[in-house]
Amino acid sequence: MVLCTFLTLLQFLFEFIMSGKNERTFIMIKPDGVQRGLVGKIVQRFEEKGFKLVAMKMVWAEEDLLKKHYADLSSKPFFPGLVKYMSSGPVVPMVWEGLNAVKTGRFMLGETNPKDSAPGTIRGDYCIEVGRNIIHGSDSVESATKEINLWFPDKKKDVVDWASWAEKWIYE
Ligand code: IDP
Ligand code: MG
Repeated sequence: MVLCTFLTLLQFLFEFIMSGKNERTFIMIKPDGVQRGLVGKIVQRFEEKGFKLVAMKMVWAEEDLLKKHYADLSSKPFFPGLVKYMSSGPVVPMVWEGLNAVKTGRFMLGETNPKDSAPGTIRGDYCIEVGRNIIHGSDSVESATKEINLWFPDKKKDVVDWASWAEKWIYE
């Protein structure tokens, strides 16, 4: 009981610290997005929205890393195909920062299945099938933290803390 209350308190504190303008989300352009030359367009959308890029790289991910990234889906029938797809070419993992970055990032992506994604969203505009949906985005602050640690393990070197001159024109 005491432990439970303590853990809830810790989680609240964690979410409080991670909220606000410093909230971070993990966004990754999948192999089909890279192959189809959509990296620039996708980066542009997040930049134009006003989010701040704090980490980005290109990597041809090992299956082990992808299995960890998608661990919660390991029992799904599409899991082997998902890992094969994600390891079929380079990906571009990124960290974007800003107010409500996780939730807004998901809105910008659209639904998991592009057929349900509204025009104007990334998946709504650039893809057709769920198994080739070009982009990943964290679904909660907690999973964002996990994913950022997984893909950018050296927090000091891999993720860059910098002040944006545009900030005072984006936030009131
Ligand atoms: P999300 O990417 O919108 O968070 P998740 O349910 O977490 O969606 O699924 C992770 C990824 O697994 C999806 O983006 C998609 O690439 C793939 N996926 C999900 N459902 C299916 C399916 O029914 N068939 C094939 N691939 C799927
Ligand atoms: Mg997901």
